[in-house]
Amino acid sequence: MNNPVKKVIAVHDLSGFGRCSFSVIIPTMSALGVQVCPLPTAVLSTHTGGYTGFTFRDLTEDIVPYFDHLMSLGTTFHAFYSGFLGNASQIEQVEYMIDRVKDKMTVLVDPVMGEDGELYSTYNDEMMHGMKKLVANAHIITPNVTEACFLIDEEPKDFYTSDDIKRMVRGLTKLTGGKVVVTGIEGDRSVNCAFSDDGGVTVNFTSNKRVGRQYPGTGDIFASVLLGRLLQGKTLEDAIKNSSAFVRSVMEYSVQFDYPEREGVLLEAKLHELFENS
Ligand code: PXL
Repeated sequence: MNNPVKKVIAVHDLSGFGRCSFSVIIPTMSALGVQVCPLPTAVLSTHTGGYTGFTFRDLTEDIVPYFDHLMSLGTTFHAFYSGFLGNASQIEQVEYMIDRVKDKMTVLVDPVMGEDGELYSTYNDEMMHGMKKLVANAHIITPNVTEACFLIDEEPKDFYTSDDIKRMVRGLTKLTGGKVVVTGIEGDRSVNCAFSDDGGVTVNFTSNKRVGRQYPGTGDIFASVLLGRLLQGKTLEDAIKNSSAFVRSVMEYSVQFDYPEREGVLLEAKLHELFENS
């Protein structure tokens, strides 16, 4: 019998504290019955949002040899998932890898570049240019609304009408042949996602109750549940609804407790919900 566990090559950093990137991707996807094969781009003591003085070990030179070795193992990988990338060279290397795998597996690119209308301080024009090329070859992209604006060369705003969002999704479909999922679109009491899986002909929305707090790593959890659910055979709409509901549930739980937001959501206490829902 074939091994039933699907494998994902995940290209992210490892941050020791603050619950983002591999610290949340590995447990989340494992809970969905997916094997994460981590390809680390850097090792940090904490993430960069809200901490200073963190250590940062850059692994850029290891990325391609590491990937080539994985490819030489003769095993079947089912998906490739990239997220936060630290410099333009890493983006180029991910482009090389996507080129090698895009005909064989599902490629999800989370173009992690910024939030709340701002680019991360590590971002520059060269990286932005590289990220536009990366999304071109992806099968699914999951920008938040800030990242979506930057990808289509628009200024982020405080509020978006549904027509703004439809235009944005259609703009993104010109950059990628893949499915587009725009996350974190804030309404009065809701946080919404917009998506299109037909090249922008139809743009649909999903809606969830807004929790009203910002935690790092929630985008990584969202994309991990989304990809895990897609690998389980769910439709894009069901996968989006499930991942938004999970992120909301973990946030609603976390806001009850008094601890610094920079430590991220209390994922460990809520992972069981993913098992119950498998
Ligand atoms: O969750 C995105 C992310 C990943 N990795 C590092 C980060 C961030 C966001 O700030 O700093 C190191």
